[in-house]
Amino acid sequence: MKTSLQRRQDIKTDKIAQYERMVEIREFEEQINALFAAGLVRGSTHLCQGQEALDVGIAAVLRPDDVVLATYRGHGVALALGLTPESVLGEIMGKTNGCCGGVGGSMHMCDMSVGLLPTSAIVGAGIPIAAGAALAFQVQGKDNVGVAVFGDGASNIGAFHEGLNLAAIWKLPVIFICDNNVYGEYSRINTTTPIEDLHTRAESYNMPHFSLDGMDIAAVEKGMTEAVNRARSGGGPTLIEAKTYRFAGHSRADQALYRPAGELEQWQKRDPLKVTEEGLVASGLLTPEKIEKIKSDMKVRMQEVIETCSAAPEPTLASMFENIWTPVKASK
Ligand SMILES: Cc1ncc(C[n+]2csc(CCOP(=O)(O)OP(=O)(O)O)c2C)c(N)n1
Ligand SMILES: [Mg+2]
Repeated sequence: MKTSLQRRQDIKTDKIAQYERMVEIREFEEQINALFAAGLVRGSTHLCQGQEALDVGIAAVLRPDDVVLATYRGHGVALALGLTPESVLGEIMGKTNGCCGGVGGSMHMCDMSVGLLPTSAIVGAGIPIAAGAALAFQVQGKDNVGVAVFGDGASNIGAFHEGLNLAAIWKLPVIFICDNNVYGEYSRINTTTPIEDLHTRAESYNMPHFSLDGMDIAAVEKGMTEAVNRARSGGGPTLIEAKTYRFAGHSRADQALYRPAGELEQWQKRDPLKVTEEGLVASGLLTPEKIEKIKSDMKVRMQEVIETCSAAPEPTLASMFENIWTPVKASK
């Protein structure tokens, strides 16, 4: 089986491998949904269907020694960065083959071999941490970058404004990527946020900013390349707003019945998988038959992943005391 690092290299320039990774993320999330319904995933879980182009486009541009902070909706980012489906699903199912040994769960993914710092359930928390990582790179004289991926709702959080301000004044090598998927939990953006174009918030910090089409991987790669080049060459931070859409409800408890009729269907016309397929067929890299084969092979592969993770052991009770900062001493 390929390592996270090898999987990461696969999607660097290979357009078909990038598409396959997007299909992997989609199929992975479909299966998580089914496993959750079957009671095999405990707690909650937050799906990222609709955001696959963004996740893979970000990972394709970064180096494995850059660092990425993502959120509870981070399964796609984790898979895109290279984590194996076994390591992500194992974690979600609370099994020892998971990337955190099964003690983190769906919202806490980490794999430093590809630069994934622990994902967080605290809205906006990754923003100052990415700025802090960027400060470390700057102090060390390295050209690595820090990246924070967060939602539209997070741009209303204090940590967003503090993180952007500090990054701007110190010209930190950090890229802030706001995935504007139109909803924060059960609230549509127009009921919580007085502006539509969130990237303009960077004006307050004299920071370069732009929006891009988050449903189109080519647009994501282009925007990311511009921002990453600026950061690596000492030009400081960028705020990118990726316009995208959350195809599923907020979490598995949410049917998203509050969405206006037809809105989902409108966005699904620009499903990132569909947009990518059209491009690959037009350029002669894939045929409709090959696309179907990729999708059916992925379904088979994901069933193998589910079997492996279902059979993997659960962590022992004692393992809760492993990997913690201060070891707990047994009482006398
Ligand atoms: C600091 C903090 N406040 C509130 C919450 C509860 N909460 C969890 S997800 C969420 C919505 C965030 O929306 P957005 O940033 O758009 O991300 P998305 O869920 O759409 O990916 C909220 C308010 C939280 N986890 N952390
Ligand atoms: Mg959102």
